[in-house]
Amino acid sequence: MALLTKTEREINDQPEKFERVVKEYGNISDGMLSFLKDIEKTVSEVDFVGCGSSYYLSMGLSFHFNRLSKGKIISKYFSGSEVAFGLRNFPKNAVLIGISRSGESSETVLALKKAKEKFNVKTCAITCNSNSELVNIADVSANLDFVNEESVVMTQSFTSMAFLGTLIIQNIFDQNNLKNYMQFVPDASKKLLDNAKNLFEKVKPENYDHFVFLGYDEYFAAAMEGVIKVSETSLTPAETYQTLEYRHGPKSKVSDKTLAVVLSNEFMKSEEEKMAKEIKQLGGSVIGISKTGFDVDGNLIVPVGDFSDWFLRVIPLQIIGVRKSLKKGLLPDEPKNLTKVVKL
Ligand code: F1P
Repeated sequence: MALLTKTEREINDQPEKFERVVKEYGNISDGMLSFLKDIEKTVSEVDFVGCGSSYYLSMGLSFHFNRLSKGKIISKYFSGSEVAFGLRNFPKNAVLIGISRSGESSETVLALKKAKEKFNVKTCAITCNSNSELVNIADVSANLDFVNEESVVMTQSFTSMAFLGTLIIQNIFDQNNLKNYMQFVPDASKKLLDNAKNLFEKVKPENYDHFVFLGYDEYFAAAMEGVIKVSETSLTPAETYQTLEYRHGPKSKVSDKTLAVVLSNEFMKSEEEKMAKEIKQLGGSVIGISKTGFDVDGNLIVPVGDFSDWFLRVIPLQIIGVRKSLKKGLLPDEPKNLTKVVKL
């Protein structure tokens, strides 16, 4: 049995990290929750900002915030550079939440500084490093110091910060469901991790040279994170679209070396299934991640399709990247041209 890479170990440890997030949730989140108390009366918008994986994490959290707030408070998402270098303005009483594994990415740190100084924005941080510049700048932070990745590639840091952020959003808008959600996520992640590994022994991702991840809203953000994972670990072409957008041009690239993963939601499932079948007719292979399954090459069944499992759906995409990387003889722990933190 070959020695596991750091990235593989960190992927495998995600359910255990989620259990730890649940166990320590009270201490980790109380500062931010009291800071965000009564936001419906005092806050105009709650926005998220990050770079790289943490940008797609911000995107997913923002979609989920809008879904659960039901329009009471709007949320936007930004990459660090959009805010840091003056493309974005903020209204009065806005809150900006910086997302960063390291807490040291220059653009994210600059973004919070700029928003604070220029627009008097209130700032929070969600990070895996409480001893970081981002935490120093933010008015308040929620820190996961027990998530301590050695790999450059963000895997458990992405999903653990996404879980924490989603819990905080649920805590604000849907407190009655919080307890069930806390039980659901670690258990669902264990099953999804095992089912993905079993499925990939049959539908082997390493046999494909072109990956397409399709979904809407939070699932689109998860799919974008999948593109980053596959790109940085395996240097293989990967792309993401809203599921039905794939018809409008991008499907021209489908071949028998294409593996598509459809991260389906329960609201559009029948339409998404038609798209999946169309990709098969064009010669591609398709895996569905859904609550009720598709008639395609393989399925990963998850208990919900209401977007609350959005970050869990990144886990199979992480595994695809590593399997392809190892097959190509690459080093998933040290992706080409990448450093762990981008300092300008
Ligand atoms: C952001 C990031 C990572 C990426 C690489 C470079 O880091 O873009 O997503 O994997 O490590 O930095 P952070 O702000 O979340 O620490």
